Amino acid sequence: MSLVSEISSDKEAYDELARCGGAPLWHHLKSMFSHEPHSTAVPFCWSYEKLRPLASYFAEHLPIEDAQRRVLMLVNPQLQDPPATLGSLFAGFQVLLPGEQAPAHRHTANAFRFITEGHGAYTTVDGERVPMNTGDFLLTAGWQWHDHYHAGDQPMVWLDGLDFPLVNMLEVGFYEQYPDGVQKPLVPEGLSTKQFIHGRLNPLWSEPSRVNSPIGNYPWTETNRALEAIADHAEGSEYDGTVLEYSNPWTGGSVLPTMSCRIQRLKPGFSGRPRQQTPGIIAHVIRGEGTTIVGDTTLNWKKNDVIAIPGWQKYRHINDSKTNDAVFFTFSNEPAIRSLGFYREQLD
Ligand code: 1HN
Repeated sequence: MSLVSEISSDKEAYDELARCGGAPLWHHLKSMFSHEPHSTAVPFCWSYEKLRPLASYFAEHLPIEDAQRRVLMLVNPQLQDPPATLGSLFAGFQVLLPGEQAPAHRHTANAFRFITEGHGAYTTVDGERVPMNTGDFLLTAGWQWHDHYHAGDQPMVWLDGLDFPLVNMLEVGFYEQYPDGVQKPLVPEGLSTKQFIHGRLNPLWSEPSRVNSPIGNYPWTETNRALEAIADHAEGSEYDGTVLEYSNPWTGGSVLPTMSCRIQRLKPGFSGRPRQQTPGIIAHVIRGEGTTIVGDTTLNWKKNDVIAIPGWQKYRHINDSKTNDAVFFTFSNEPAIRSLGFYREQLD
């Protein structure tokens, strides 16, 4: 009673509340709790044709020793600082020249690579040399040591995907530089890929990893064989065409706890129905050309471009060609969203 009487106006009350470290929820309720998600990120298409000459420029002018990782970040126009491609996801193009060595390090963030161009490089992941060739999909799960070396004779370019925006949002990021720069091989080259034959025969003497797939490389030869085997038969979805998920052989689920990585084929003339879902999606065009309409934005894409579809925006894919299919490599934060119980979708 006596305490209340010392405050003589609303203004004084609000000022005093702020001085005490408080704030009135009733001023923020509408903005903090919108009816449905409104992603800060915007739909966007990054043109490979425009970025590739810049990759060449920096490959020529920026020594790998100065860069550590020569990565052109794909920054969403609305997510500049800190930079991200979508709210919880990062994508970038990395370029490595013949003979170059990117030193070993490790970080909490999970990473993967989809090889856009080139042959003959390898990444060493916790002592296993994993070869990198066009179309291959490689995993570097969180806290694994990794360095890259290019033993071939043409530049390599690959798409890096990481969940570091999520790691930083959760404030759980650790990072370490490897003491000797380069790891020594500890096991035969490509062992993890050979050992699992993609989940049909699992080695029971090894420790099952239920969090990350243990496979270092999902080679393009096998991905393409899977795509071709079903190309003329699979009905696919009316929304997304034919979608195959890279899987963890121990669980059958996503390769990483935070990200789902997939190959998606839109048959010639495919015109998808619109849908929306809470996870955001990043797609790298492997072949073909077409259009993705996201909300009011039309993204025209062609080979090697990257597009970003923010969560809960209505989208649909169209393959404009009547004769050629279109294939995407895609990744999303769907496993993180599902495991927290936040997955929703709306199919039109
Ligand atoms: C990283 O460590 C790599 O190891 C690539 O190749 C891209 C982007 C942000 C932070 C760390 C790599 C990265 C990265």
